Amino acid sequence: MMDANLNRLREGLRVLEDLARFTFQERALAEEARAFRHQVAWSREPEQAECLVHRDVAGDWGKDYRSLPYPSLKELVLANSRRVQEAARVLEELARLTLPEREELFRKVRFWAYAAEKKLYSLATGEERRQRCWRWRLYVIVGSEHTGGREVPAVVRAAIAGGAEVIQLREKKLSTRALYSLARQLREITGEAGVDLIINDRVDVALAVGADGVHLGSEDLPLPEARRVIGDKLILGATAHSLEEALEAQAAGADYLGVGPVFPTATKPELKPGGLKLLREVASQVSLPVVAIGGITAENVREVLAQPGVKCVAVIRAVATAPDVKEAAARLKQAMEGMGS
Ligand code: 3NM
Repeated sequence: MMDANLNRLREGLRVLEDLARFTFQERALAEEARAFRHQVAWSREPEQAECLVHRDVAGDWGKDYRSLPYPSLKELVLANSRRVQEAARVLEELARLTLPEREELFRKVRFWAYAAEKKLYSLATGEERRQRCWRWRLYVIVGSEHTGGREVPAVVRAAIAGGAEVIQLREKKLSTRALYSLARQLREITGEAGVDLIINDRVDVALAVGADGVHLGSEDLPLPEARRVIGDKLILGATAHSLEEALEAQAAGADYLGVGPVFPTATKPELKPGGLKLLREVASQVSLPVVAIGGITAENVREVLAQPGVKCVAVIRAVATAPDVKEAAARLKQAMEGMGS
């Protein structure tokens, strides 16, 4: 029993250590796990030998137990945190019986694992969110100035029904209270549909409504400050109008980049289009997902997605102002088929 639980404890600690080290780059946590792993190792010769003498792998029916597959990184974190906690508890109890001088160490490991579970779980949640940006294809931006007089929630529902995987709420003129209230409605709609919700400009509103992320431009809160406020919890998107801005945003901690305008756009006529060349340049030099924006329609979307590294397009007019929003989103999505992989 001691041998099995020491193995379990060391193995669980090693998984947590490597998650902290390789996946989350959490040096302090990784080093704590490593230190505990060394302390609990049954390295002293007489004890090691005694354990090994009693080990009976062939006779242990537990070797046939299989755990369920993990649907996500979060489950991997939870399973291994609990593996450590449970093994530490068993060893603590056994130590009380036979090795009282080891009891305190196992108790410490157990309490460390409770705290590590919380930290790694929160990192895994953020990491999974950020990973979702890579799967986005159609990013629809909605705001009351561009809905052809329709209600924003209705437009969002239709865009989702047509295949949008991410919705950005972009309101420049609403009061904070009105924006909050609208964002809450969209959180409900997107949450039910399993679609990501990004709030333009407003870190506070994104956090308040539990959005998936916030999108910032050059006039908004600087990216490093925004990251400090949102921590690892939310996706941080940034606009880049040049390669320099893209590299800067990447270095400052953005999770994805909105790059454009690709084509001239009536939505932001003051901006000079960077064309497909800008997209190509940025996509080849950054390691973040690139979301092409500006003047994109079902007619030109295939040219956009023909640029290596570009998988996702963001649109306002092509969907939100169309007479039939659902049909417009579906038509765009259909035009994207087979491209951008
Ligand atoms: N930002 P449409 S272009 C909101 O390049 C926005 O920063 C841009 O709208 C940028 O799909 C743009 O109607 C407008 O062209 C996108």
